[in-house]
Amino acid sequence: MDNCSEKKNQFPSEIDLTRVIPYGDTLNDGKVQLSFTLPVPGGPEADEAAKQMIHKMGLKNPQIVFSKEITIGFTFFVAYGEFSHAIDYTAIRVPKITLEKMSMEEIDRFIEERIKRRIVVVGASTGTDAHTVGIDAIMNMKGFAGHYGLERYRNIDAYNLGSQVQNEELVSKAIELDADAILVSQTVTAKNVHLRNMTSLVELLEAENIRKKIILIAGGARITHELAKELGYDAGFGPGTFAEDVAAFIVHKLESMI
Ligand code: B12
Repeated sequence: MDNCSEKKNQFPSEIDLTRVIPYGDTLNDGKVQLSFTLPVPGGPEADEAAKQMIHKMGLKNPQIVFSKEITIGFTFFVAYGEFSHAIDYTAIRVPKITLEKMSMEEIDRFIEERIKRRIVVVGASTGTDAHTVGIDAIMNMKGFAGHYGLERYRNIDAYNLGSQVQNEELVSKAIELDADAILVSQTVTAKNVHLRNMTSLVELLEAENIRKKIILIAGGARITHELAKELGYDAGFGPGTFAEDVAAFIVHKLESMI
């Protein structure tokens, strides 16, 4: 079955997937809800400014259902509008990782039988990013939501360097440990700080001539596989990732590199 028929089979038949518009109360009403803040004092002029802004976004019938001056000179709005353009859902193709789920035990066995040596993984939350919870969820022994982290795997040597680790330090640790994979966590994406940081790591690995021999993986709440691939990574993982998703990717990729 192709991707398009697969998608069609999962939806009620009355929905035309080639012309999808937002659903509010009834099918095809196009209703959307927005919230935003304008740097103006609260009042009727503020509401009118918000309505005009919604018009300029291409939405019809703007309605302000909530507005409040949250601090002097800044007003927060909740609004509705109607979206009239349609999207062809069947034409959408998003790069994604399509590996079968594997358990920790299966991954450890895969390493024993097919890689035939222990594997080394180094990870960190890099740059100025102080968030450790994401990388800990993947690497720490206790893991996350009942899924053990990489430190628990019998055949993986996992080194979690923590947060605010500079790319240079991460690269030199990876060289020192002869790492098979580098895991990078990026949580702060404000002003695209993550893009610069992630790109500079790729450049450093290339300068050291080790990019091709290392599996490079990024993760974080706003990281997608598509973005990671664009930036020169092997894979990207977002919310809801467990250690076994990452480990399964690493062992399959490693096997293909042997
Ligand atoms: C806890 C928290 C903090 C704690 C962090 C404590 C710690 N030790 O980590 C503290 C208080 C220190 C903190 C600080 C800041 N925070 Co904060 N923080 C959060 C909060 C509430 C939760 C994040 C979290 O722990 N999620 C739980 C983990 C498990 O989820 P996760 O990170 O997505 O990880 C999963 C996946 O993404 C993936 N994953 C993550 N990393 C990796 C890596 C790899 C390799 C792989 C495979 C997978 C993977 O797997 C994980 C498990 O499924 C969020 C808001 C929110 N509700 O999300 C804000 C938030 C992330 N923080 C934010 C901000 C702005 C900051 C500060 C800049 C605030 C400030 N002005 O000082 C500072 C950061 C300063 C800095 N230099 O980095 C913003 C980020 C906005 C943005 N996108 O840029 C958020 C979204 C809050 C907000 N709405 O504004 N923060």
